[in-house]
Amino acid sequence: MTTRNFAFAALLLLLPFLAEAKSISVQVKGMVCAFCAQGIEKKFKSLPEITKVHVSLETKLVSLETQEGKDIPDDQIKKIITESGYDVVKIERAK
Ligand SMILES: [Cu+2]
Repeated sequence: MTTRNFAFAALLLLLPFLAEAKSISVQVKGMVCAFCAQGIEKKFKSLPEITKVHVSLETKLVSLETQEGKDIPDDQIKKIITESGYDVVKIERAK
């Protein structure tokens, strides 16, 4: 198999994964009330690549789901949360 064929075969194998929706879980510090939760939820919901947003005040987690084949970079998530006045503790992505 040539290198090019190999690269092509590898790409074909990867495609289903690339097209999947991403589940991202963001741990946020500083959210204390329903108003905090709503503000964050609204910002993420305004992004076309995000299909689902769920904010839990109990666990302090913002759960995001992207459109199939779309992603949102960690930097953008951090920017949105920081600009809203909260801190990102960690970002986890489901495999
Ligand atoms: Cu609040």
